[in-house]
Amino acid sequence: MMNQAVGEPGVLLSFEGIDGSGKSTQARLLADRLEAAGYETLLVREPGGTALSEHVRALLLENTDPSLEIDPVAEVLLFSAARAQLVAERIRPALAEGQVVIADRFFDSTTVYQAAGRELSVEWVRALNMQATRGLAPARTYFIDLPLEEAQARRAAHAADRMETSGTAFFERVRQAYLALTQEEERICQIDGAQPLEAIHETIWADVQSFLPTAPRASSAPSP
Ligand code: Z5A
Repeated sequence: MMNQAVGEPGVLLSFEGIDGSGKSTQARLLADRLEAAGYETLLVREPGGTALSEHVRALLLENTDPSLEIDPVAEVLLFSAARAQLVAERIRPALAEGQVVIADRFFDSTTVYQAAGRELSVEWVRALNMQATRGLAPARTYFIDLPLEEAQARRAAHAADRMETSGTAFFERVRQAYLALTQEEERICQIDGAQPLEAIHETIWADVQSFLPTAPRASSAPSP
């Protein structure tokens, strides 16, 4: 049915979308509901989630020093370095323990932002993605889709980070690449991000329930 983290008892789920689409909100809602239902859950964001990956995040996003330019190839290697550390240090161990890992962005972000957005070779970026995760792919990916203008309006409240200053044409390439990737990859489930957040959450919850094994804590609970 879908890609699995081969050999791992846990399940890796990822959330994708342009910034402002609502994916972080949905990732959090799902993590909370899974915890309440008895699943051991780990929620991570990308880039970030380990000491090294947070340092790399600061370089990639919070860097406002105009003399510190980041070349597109250097950029993709930095995102990949942050992910490699996160997978090795936190995601793999959590999957080995049987946890449900929810990643707020994973390698599809690199495919669309760096290959499509920065116009790097998609074959090279995909190969790099596999190296960085040592072959780990999400079992299911929720792509929350929203037109650019609506996403921009939602995120207007906060100051733009380095990636967010990349311009409208860049973000159109990113959104179109997400739409194309969704056609290619069976594991990606596209959801209309313009719906109320509760409706989006219920769609995701119904889907997750269709393939997750019974919660360990729920199944080991004594019968009343
Ligand atoms: N990036 C990359 O280039 N390559 C990579 O490999 C990786 C990342 C991993 C990370 O930024 C940046 O790095 C990102 C991609 C790039 N850059 N860009 N541009 P980040 O981690 O700081 O943030 P983000 O992931 O891009 O987005 P975000 O700030 O977390 O926003 P979001 O997840 O898309 O949305 P949200 O925070 O859930 O919601 C935004 C607002 O909308 C908020 O006020 C919500 O309350 C509201 N909202 C949410 N859902 C709804 C609905 N359904 N209706 C109405 N309002 C809603």
